Amino acid sequence: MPIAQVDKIWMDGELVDWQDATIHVLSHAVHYGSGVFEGIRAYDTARGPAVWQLDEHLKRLFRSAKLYHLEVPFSREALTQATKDVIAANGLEACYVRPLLLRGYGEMGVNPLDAPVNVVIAVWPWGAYLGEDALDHGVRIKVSSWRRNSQNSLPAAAKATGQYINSVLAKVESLKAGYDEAIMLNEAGMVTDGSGENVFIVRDHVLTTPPIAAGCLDGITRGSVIALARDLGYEVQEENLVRTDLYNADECFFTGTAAEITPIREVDDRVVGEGHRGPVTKELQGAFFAATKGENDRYLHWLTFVND
Ligand code: PPE
Repeated sequence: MPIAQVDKIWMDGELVDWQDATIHVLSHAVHYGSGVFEGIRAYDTARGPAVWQLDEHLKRLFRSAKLYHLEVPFSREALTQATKDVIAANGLEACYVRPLLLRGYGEMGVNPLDAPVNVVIAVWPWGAYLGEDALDHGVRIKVSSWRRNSQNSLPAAAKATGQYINSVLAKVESLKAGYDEAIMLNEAGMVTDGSGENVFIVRDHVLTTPPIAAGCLDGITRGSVIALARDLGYEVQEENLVRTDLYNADECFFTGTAAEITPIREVDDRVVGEGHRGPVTKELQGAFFAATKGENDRYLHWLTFVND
């Protein structure tokens, strides 16, 4: 999907023109994948643009940085303000937000510790991640032949740029085989997550999602959906799933910042449930989009209003 370009990007403490937000080809992160990043969305609300779960995302960014001994030259408060500033500077009502901490230019060799750190917050309008139809009609997915990176090779606790080359293998395999997305299993054969989404199943009105220990990302949307579902009266459990649990579910869906709540209608050519978005998925989408748009007072604390 081509990027919808806007005017400004926040880089190393200032707003720069989009085309000037560049780094050198010999930057450490380009060679060794030594960056950490976040994906966040801002939604259009009656009080102007508001960033969904900004605190949680920035906390995860700092946890990712800690794992890789990357010292962040800005505080969480400064990055909160920078996020608001870059959305306001571009006059956006709703957008995707991509904070990125990367090891920059000046040192070569695997050791990252002496390389400078660059900090970027980019924003741009980003529509439905898995296609315009996907939110209503669902996607067809494939269990990948590629295993998810294990906890003691590339820990799922961090959102590091380098680990996404694992997601790239799975994503491309699924696309070339004619599917919309992939799900990866861990080395023990348990379900982890998609190339860029967590996964849930619904069976007999109970929601199940794999535990973080299975090797999936500790998704912020996953956390929001668990809370929303419990508030709606559903039982939600974090339990290991095998691939056939996906086939035999009443409903199945992805969660993610980019993917939001996307129904899964087929897994490995097996129709899931009725083969279209199920009622629980639809109810959760309704609750999620109402909350993100600031229409439910109960969840206002999950929004950071850009104009406040
Ligand atoms: N698992 C993976 C592997 C993942 O990349 C994401 C986010 C999630 C689960 C869901 O996490 P959360 O966004 O916190 O609910 N993927 C981001 C990047 C997507 C991309 O293509 O780039 C995202 O959704 O922003």
